[in-house]
Amino acid sequence: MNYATTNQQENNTELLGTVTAVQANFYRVRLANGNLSTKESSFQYLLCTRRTRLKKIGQKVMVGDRVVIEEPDWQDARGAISQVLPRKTELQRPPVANADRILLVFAVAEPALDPWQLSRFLIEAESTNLELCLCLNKCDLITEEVRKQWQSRLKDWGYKPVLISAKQQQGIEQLFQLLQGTITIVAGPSGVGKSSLINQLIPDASLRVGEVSGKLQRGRHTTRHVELFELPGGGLLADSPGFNQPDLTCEPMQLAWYFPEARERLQQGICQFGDCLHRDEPNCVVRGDWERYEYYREFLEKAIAYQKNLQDTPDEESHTKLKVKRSGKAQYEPRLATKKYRRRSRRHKHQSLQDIYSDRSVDDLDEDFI
Ligand SMILES: Nc1nc2c(ncn2[C@@H]2O[C@H](COP(=O)(O)OP(=O)(O)O)[C@@H](O)[C@H]2O)c(=O)[nH]1
Ligand SMILES: [Mg+2]
Ligand SMILES: [Zn+2]
Repeated sequence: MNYATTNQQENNTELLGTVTAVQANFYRVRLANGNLSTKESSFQYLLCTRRTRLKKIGQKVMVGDRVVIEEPDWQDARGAISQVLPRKTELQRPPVANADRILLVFAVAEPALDPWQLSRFLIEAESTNLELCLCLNKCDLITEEVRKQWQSRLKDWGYKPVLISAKQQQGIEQLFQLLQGTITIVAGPSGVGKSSLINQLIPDASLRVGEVSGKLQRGRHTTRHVELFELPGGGLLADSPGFNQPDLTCEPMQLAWYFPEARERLQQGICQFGDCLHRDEPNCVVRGDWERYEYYREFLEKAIAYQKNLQDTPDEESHTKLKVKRSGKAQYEPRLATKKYRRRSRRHKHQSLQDIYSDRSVDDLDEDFI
């Protein structure tokens, strides 16, 4: 093969891949199987930078993005992302592009299954408009009878949960089939067995089980780190700490659509008022005796309060933050410049993505990385 033909071929075949991790200005890209020739096949991943042109046009690169890679350096497994293909879906919390579904994991015991907390997570998951799969773990801890009770109760809510035991490896195969070839975000409170489940599905993931990071529990650091793990046989899983604290930030008018019970009623009938919030309005088709109606009312008040708070917040807020002094007096102070302009420490600059991911302590990293 002469040099000219090789060039020709390289121009014709675009090198495509999927971003599986983002750290600082580096992107780890899983190469699509289809475009690997023999020369390249020893690499599954390239560590990439983003072309300046993309930065200039403000094109962000997210985990899950399908990208075109230029100038691959097969020696060092490096490359440059030159293009981001149009996204099928885009989530902000956690930041993932092209996700197909949310796998919401709860435990039936240890911790006890709390219908209210489960509903909060379900609403958050429903509001993404992604496909939703509810998975109940730790089924080894309850009797067949209690299992049936939950199944029937959740059926009335509009859900058909997959019952599993990560510990006893029950129901895993069924999940495995479902997740094949898709991008799935694993969500749920801590302690329910998400890491145990991912380890069952992906033995290479080696996630630490039973670990609860203090930071993870509390807001700030929770949304930043997302890594996609590859399922043997195809498909990607994101372990999503960012989903741990659902807020009711949705439009009050939308909320009913996130309850399958209410949704069904709205599809079958029409409320008298077009802007019905399904509280005390006459001729409302949603109000009624379904188990979670009280949750609906409670969450609605929260969603209304959230929206009102947004409207009342002065514009100034975006540049300042309310700081409560030791004396108890509250005062606005300038916010730190946005992350983009904040200087990175030297340690951060020099630590490469590979180093960072070679140990699995991603949870402990500073949010400045992303
Ligand atoms: N009995 C039982 N315990 C489980 C099961 N899955 C996980 N666990 C335990 O639950 C605890 C939390 O698990 P982990 O995977 O860290 O939960 P995560 O916080 O959701 O990632 C650990 O002690 C696990 O051993 C299960 O199916 N049955
Ligand atoms: Mg975990
Ligand atoms: Zn109504």
